[in-house]
Amino acid sequence: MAKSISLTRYLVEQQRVDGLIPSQLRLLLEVVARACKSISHSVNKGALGEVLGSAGSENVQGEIQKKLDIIANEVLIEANEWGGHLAAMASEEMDGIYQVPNRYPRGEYLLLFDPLDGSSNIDVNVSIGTIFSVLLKPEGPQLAEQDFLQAGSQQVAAGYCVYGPQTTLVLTVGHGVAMFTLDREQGSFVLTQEDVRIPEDTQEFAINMSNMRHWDAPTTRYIQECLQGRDGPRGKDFNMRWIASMVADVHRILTRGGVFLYPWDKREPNQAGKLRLMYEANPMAWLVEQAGGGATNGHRRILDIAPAQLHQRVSVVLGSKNEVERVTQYYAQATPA
Ligand code: P6P
Repeated sequence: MAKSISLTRYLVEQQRVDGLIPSQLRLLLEVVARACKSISHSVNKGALGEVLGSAGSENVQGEIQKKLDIIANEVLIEANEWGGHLAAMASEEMDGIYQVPNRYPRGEYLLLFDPLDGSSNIDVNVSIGTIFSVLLKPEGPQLAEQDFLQAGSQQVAAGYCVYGPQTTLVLTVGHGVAMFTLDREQGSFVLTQEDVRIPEDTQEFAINMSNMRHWDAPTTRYIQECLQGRDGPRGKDFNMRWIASMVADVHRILTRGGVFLYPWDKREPNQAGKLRLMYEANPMAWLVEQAGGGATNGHRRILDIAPAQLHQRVSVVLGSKNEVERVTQYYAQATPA
């Protein structure tokens, strides 16, 4: 049995041996991991912990906040504000940015997160997760929301923690993707997979089929061809999954391949899509690309999109490279030159 490598040892070796991450970034990632452990503990209480149900408030997207959304947000804020590694934070659950209070030292990093993605699954005991993204604070005297508006290609770290049958932290600092499973007996995350690779082809797609009548032509064409199976133009049968928790769907794709689509649809024609660019699509797109997959908004790499607003939404097609390229080609063919 190979000696188990803890997240701490992995990060120290990435810092010391390979010089891949500065010490302040290592500290940041360890603090985020500890916060995820605490969130996992609250999630696992379920009905025993009086953490289920609605908080009776709405987030900036007008979505009803669950009690655990608020708890997870507070855990991440409280864990990260005092360490001196961050200048500010941004969250799906907060309208504006959260600057580290003056009573604490400020660092050079910006942390963005969806504290508990997939909230609609909380009360029915289906996997949910925390998604996070790390940027460098630009030089400048005053800190402002504008400092967060950087393309996903500027991220220095990204990851998520999925709270499912296992609690697993998935992380990239730009040199591949590693997975760490929480050993509850030791209370620490243990390296369980390195150099994660997504198969370039797949026979499994993930999309909310109930929205089919609202999709545009390229997405409709792609899904209909998959549904036609081996007798259709794809010449093979496809399986479908939709957990309605991006973290869980992306974790499956990182683990066995697949393609995930949340495209623009006619229900909100003025919105680019449902998912949020800065703290959902960007971190997931980087993880998927680092594992050899693709991630576009149907037209261009998600990581190349220049954000205009902190809570900006985006269409998402990500996963097995050849499938993402096919969907993106269908959009190119449908878009007038
Ligand atoms: P729908 C969860 O609310 C989320 O933001 C993602 O995690 C998930 O992929 C998507 O929305 C599910 O959306 O419309 O299928 O409920």
